[in-house]
This record gives sequence, structure tokens and C-alpha cells, in this order.
Amino acid sequence: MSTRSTSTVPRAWRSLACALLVAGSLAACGDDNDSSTTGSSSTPASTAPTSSPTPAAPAAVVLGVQGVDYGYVLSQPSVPAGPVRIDFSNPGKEYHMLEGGLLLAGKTIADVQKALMSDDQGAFATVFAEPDGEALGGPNVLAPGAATSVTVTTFKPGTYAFLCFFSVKGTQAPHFTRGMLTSLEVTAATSPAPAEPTADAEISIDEKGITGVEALKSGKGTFKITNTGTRPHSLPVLAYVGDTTFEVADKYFEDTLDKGKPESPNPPARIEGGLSRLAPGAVTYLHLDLKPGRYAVLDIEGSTDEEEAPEYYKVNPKTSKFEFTVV
Ligand SMILES: [Cu+2]
Repeated sequence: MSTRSTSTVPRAWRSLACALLVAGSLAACGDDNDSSTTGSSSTPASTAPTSSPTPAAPAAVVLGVQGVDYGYVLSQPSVPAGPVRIDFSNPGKEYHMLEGGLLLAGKTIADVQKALMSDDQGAFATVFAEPDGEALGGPNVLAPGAATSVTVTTFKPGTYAFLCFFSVKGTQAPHFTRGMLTSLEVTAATSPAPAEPTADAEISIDEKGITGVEALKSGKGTFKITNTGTRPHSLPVLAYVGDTTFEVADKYFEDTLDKGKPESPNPPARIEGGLSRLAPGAVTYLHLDLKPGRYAVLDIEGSTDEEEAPEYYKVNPKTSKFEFTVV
């Protein structure tokens, strides 16, 4: 069976929205039959001229995005394809996310709005290039006051739409209904394109786990993250408060972000960005500057053992979750 979800919200994005990043929370997010994932779109490689001397690479492109209650403030309306550093910050009082993807040619934010409000299960497929949620490798969700920085390498020319699926506190209304829906124009890559960032360490993620993750202990630096697996992977950063445990934090996020219970003035943990879904074979750079404290990163897409975790793909605590202390 390859029935689609009854929700009009793309499955993969819904899992971020209703959830979190943690095993227990995912139970409520429904199943994820990836039976329709066949064949990836292939972009023809551009043939670069080889004879002319290469001019120096231009400076890195930086896109600032503030997620406010409720809307996005972008530092610029467009960026060129090629590496783009996204500095995502949350000066608001609620959790925010920056999920989205490339629209089909000619589609606009108005079309996205229409699709979001539609009961038609196929509505997203008429608007988004990847209707089940694009694995852009952008920033993960942010607690109030948090910020995160990633350099994505996967932008293609076209119009992107970004939106936030969290609900307005105390209501069922998603943030995108209150203004957290925006577009970004991605223009053709400059020639030459900016160089990719210089990495202090390399981390790879696949279905078996995370390799090289110990490098994050430093809490600072640029980490090149490669998805060497066959399905999307993510690496959100969880900041523990006090001497809390993962289980306590997991339960808390399940209750608040997932089930909509009131947040505590003294939460046991905060989600401070990190990497959102990254496509197989793709690369993103995570720029970290963590304050001293205890942290965890975890890949919610880590296991493909659906028999063992029929509720959803479950975090493999041995290989897909890493807890560390920054001193
Ligand atoms: Cu939001």
C-alpha cells in the first residue's frame, strides 16, 4: 500500500512539527511508509569551462533569518545558488522552525497558502517540487532566544517557500496561519561561486549511526556533515538544563511541542537548532559556538528497523544519539 497521509501537511515536515527530534515524541507523529520514495530527481551537471583562469572565489553569502512571533524577517529577498550560510535566530517567545522547499516553476506563496488550507491530499504535489518535504539540510528548530548557523549547499535556482508548523500557544492554529510563511528567491549561481566553508572536523551520518560526532565536544567550530546513507538524516542540538536526563527532556518535548501542553518556565532542555533533514549524498556545514553546558545531538531518522519500532523510525541510542559536555 502506498496511501498518502490524510494530512495536507507533508509527512516529513509534519514529523518535525508535531515533534521533535526525540524518540518518544515521534510515536504520535504517525507512520512513515517510505514506499513511494523511488528514484531521485537528477540535476544535470553543468559543464564548467576549463580553459579560462579561475578568478578568486567571492565572499560567503550569508542569509539572516529571524523567526519572530509570528513571521520571518529575512536579511535579503534572494540569494544565489551555491553555498549559503543561514543564520537563523529566534527572538520570539515560542519555538520556531524554518522548514520548506523549492516550489514548482511559476508557483507562488499564494499557491502554498491555498495548498495548506486545502483538504486535497495531493495539493502539495501541485505546488512543491518535493511534496513530501525537501531535505534541504537547513537549520533545525529553535527555542526562544536561541540561534543556529548552517551553510547549505543544496539550493537550486527558483522560488523557495519557508514556513513554521508549530501551533500558537494554547491554540490549534499553526504559525504559518499567523504569518510564518515566506518566500526566498534563489538566483543562478555566481561564477565563480563562493567557496564552501573550511571545516574543522567532518561528521557523516547514515542509517547505522553518526561517525566523527565526538568532534562536537569542543562546542565551537565548523563541522562538515555528509549524509552517506540512503535516506534523509538530521542532527538537532538539544541543550540540557541542569542535571536533567534525555528521558526527562524527551517526555517534556513530547508533552509541550507535540501534545500542546503548557510549557514550563523552567524547561529541562531546549532545542537550539542544529541540522534539519539532509538529503542522501548531500553536505551541510554546521557552525557551532556553544556555551558551556550539557548537550545531546540525535538523528531521528537513524533507524530503518520498522519492525522493532513500528510507531516510527526510532532513535538508536547507541549510534544515533551523542551526549556531550562543553566546558
Ligand atoms: Cu513558529
